Amino acid sequence: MTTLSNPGDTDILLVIDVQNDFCPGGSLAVPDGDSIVPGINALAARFAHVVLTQDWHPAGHSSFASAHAGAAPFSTTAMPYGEQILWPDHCVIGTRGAAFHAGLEIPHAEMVLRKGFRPAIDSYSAFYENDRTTPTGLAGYLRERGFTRVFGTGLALDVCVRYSLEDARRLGFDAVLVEDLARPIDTHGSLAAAMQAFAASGVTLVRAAA
Ligand code: VGL
Ligand code: ZN
Repeated sequence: MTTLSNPGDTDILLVIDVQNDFCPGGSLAVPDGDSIVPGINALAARFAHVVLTQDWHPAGHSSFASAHAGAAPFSTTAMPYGEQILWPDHCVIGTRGAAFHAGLEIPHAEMVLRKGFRPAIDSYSAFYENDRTTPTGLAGYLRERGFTRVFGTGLALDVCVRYSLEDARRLGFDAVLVEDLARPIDTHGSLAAAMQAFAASGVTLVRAAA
């Protein structure tokens, strides 16, 4: 297994959705989600360039099971843009659950990208909403800044980290999963699917710790 060597000027670290609701005690807690926070801080200190993403939903968002009569959390429904997993209410704009984990310390992060703010569409990827065509603007930002390689960390490995890295590849960036600094939800076989998707799309894997 490869250990991450020193990042360069055209590398950027993406820290995906390290928010209270995805950590133990949160409404969509990822098992062990908070355990990666110290490692992400340490890794971020080695990168000159870091972008944070923040899942950021209006109350009553269409990805919430509570917005669909009779639907249970983690069931699926057909949306105009395809199948959508219905989640417990999470990361509602302005709530404590939507705030970054208090232990996250990356003062030099250059941008915070919010996603999932359109009521009718979910957004897993940092690059596209779940219709896979509505852009967030991140690709343009990265290109204009001259970044060519994206390293992915955070939550959840098999949802937002997965789609962000797959889309990075689709858009022509090199993409690397820092596998010891991401944790999965693992619902509907999503962890196995994510690992297959990484291999199929050319996302490579490294470890931050030796
Ligand atoms: C996420 C489910 C719903 C994530 C966001 O950050 O991985 N997962 N919204
Ligand atoms: Zn969400």
